[in-house]
Amino acid sequence: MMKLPHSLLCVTVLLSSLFQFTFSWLTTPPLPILPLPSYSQLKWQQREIIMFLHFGVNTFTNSEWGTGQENPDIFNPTGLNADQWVDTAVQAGISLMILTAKHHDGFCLWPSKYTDHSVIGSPWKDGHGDVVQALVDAAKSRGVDIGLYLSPWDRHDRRYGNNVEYNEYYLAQLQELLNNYGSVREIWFDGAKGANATNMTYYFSDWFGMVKELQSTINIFSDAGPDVRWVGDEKGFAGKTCWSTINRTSLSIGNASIVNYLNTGDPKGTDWLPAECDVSIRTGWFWHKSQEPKKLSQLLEIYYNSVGRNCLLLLNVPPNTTGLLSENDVQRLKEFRSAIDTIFSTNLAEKCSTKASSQRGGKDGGFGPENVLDSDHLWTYWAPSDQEKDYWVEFRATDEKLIFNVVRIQEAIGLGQRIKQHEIYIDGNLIARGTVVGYKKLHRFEKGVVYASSVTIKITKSRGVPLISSIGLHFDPFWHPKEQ
Ligand code: FUL
Repeated sequence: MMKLPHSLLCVTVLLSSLFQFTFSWLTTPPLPILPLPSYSQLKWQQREIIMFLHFGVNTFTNSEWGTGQENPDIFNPTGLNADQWVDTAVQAGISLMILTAKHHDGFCLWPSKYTDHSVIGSPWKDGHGDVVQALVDAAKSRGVDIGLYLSPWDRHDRRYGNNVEYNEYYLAQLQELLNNYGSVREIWFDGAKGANATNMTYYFSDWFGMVKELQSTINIFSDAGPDVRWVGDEKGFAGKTCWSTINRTSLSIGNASIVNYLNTGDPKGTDWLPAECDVSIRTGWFWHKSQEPKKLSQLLEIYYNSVGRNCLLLLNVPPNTTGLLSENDVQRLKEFRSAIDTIFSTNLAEKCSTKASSQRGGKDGGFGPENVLDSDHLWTYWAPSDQEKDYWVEFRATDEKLIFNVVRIQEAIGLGQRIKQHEIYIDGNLIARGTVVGYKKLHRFEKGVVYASSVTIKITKSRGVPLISSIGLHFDPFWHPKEQ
């Protein structure tokens, strides 16, 4: 055999590896459609449920809005145990907890240097306690993140009503909270304002600027964002159509006339500003002896109407006068988590054969319908071909019929929110219609369980080609539509 000179051999090896390389190029992902979420907004969206903790002097006076005249003497949660709060959150699958560091009554749950209306003046731990620190410590050791609520409306502080003095006070407290307690993942600016607030202008731009300066990965919540918007009600329900996009220039904080806009978002919106649905596990935000937690069926209804409508659920669980989450709330939360796991841990679509109208880059492009069945709910997705206008995915049962009552659809929102309208067919018959999908859309069938050999999901209107990251066919044993 003829022996090749060394240099020629090298060239041959190089050419053949280049040749192979040329043939293993992957099909590129499609261009995004703006606006896009930020890194922190994406992380926030994946949490799905956040715990809210309303705690303060109201807990001890059995009220919802304190007057500001409360004596700090009344704050004495002798058995306060933040470990119990965080353990409860962990058991409920919750990774972020937001505490009311100061509510409208002005009482501070941490020893602020700028007021004596705080834990310093209370008998709890002889005035040496710090509820914010207690939560931070308990959360840190369990890998849970924290968020804080600092009410702009303050019914106690004498500076309230004097624009410069009060804005300085508020900013000073923001600096205390955001400099001294480690990483804070969400800050809540409540839009509520009462009668003593008419002369007061909040310097939101200064506040937001300071927040971002001190905590780069934080999400700022308010009626108008800039990172998370209010959903427009306190029932925990998003609009049936709820876009993560909206025009921030049409929003202002504390403006009742925009609640419908907040509830639905805007397909033409130029800002990515997803909605958070705040609701309490009980009737009130603060703990009251006479109140009970909502029934499991009510919590599931809230879940389908918030997380299942492309939003976050911010569920309030108020500590009681002892400083613990009440046992019946803890039990209900456990049931809630276990119900969610029961419903969604089995995906019948995984047992099916899948087919799609087309796929980007053809058979080997990497964008086939099998991507909707993997565990990545963001960055692997089914993408149809740019040339096609008909978009559908089909699941066909391989042996016995599929029995289910919930369909879950998720978009690859990292590349923008796209789907405007979709339909679900069972064995060729239309069974449900929906509008937007976003991060997660849950259809719970009004007529109950269906038996199907095939399920087809059609996207009938979208901004550009739809990109679907996950689809699930699930059975919800807790759903009894006739009894509702
Ligand atoms: C409202 C407040 O007035 C309530 O007390 C509660 O804090 C709720 C989450 O926001 O605006």
